[in-house]
Amino acid sequence: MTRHDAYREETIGRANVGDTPELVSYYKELERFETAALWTVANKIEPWQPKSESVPVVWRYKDLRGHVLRSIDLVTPEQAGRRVIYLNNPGRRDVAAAVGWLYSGLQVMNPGEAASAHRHSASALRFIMEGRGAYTVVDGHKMTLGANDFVLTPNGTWHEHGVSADGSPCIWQDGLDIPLINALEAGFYQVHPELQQAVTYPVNDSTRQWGSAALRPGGGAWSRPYSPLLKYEWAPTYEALQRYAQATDGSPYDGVLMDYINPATGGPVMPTIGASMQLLRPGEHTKAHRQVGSFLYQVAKGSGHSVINGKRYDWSERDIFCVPSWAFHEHVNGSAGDDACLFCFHDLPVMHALELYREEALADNGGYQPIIV
Ligand code: GTQ
Repeated sequence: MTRHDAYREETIGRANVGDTPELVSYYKELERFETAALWTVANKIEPWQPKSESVPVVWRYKDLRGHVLRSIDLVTPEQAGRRVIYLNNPGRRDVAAAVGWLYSGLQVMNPGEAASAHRHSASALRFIMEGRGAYTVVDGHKMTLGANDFVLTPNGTWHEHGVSADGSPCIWQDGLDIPLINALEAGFYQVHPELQQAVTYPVNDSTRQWGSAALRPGGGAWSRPYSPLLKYEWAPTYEALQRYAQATDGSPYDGVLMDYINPATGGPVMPTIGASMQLLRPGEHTKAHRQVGSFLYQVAKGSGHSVINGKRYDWSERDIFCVPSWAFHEHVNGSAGDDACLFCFHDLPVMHALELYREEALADNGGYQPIIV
């Protein structure tokens, strides 16, 4: 007999109904009319606090790189649409998520290859891992890409990727909100009618126009919901972190962390996905905190480890790891002589827009301490 009282709790105010033969036959009756008694599932569907189905995972680049490169010989970009090996969290296989409602994959392209242009409701980003000659075209803006560059392909924009003929095999991390968009049943997808789009602006015009941290182009009107700066290069990002590090002790929980922003608004880069780069000083060990939101990190520089819900996960350059929602996490730079940098993208813009964000620290006495933001 199926149990209906598996989620009973003793606390007053919570559902606490034991099965009886009469109730069980009542539940059977309800089923016939596509209904059920709330108290059989209430404690499950309204947990006391976020209960992530995702588990912490480190995807090690040394394990993955060879397998990713092998896909070059097995499928063409034309056959595959996108030649990508995606990160499949064991708790989220049903929705193809790397963590929470976020998707991520490693895309690989050979010199001279190009993938067809498309657009979709999902927002996307790339973080370049290795190779020379990669480029992305977004609504006629072509961007050339090098290691640790971060590029946006926002929701609704036509985009395509390729590697120039004189380049080398390129691998980058894709990050998208596909699982979220599917959960909301809001996804559309279109292939570009001509498969390739024309480059209609000077190459890298977005960084020239919007790439100054302190200056805004005169008359620079921008009304789209995403950043007009489509590419965030590594060199100015790292320089900004180093300069900031000279002026701050950083956050006890995040070290020296800077958010990539939409320069037109100061807000996140896309409506559903935000991103940051954080610098951990030599030997730095951040304090544990937890946040409502899902996080995917890529190690842009250095090596160390993170402690996620009390368990240690070692990482080095190019490894990717996730922190599920409401999981305590702390990061440790394993080097005493050099800094470490963690790129991260997350769904905090969604949590903030819906007023769902919360953050809590693990106090020294083992208690919890809300952080008001
Ligand atoms: O290039 O837009 O890894 O649509 C998965 C789905 C990349 C992309 C992925 C996509 C893309």
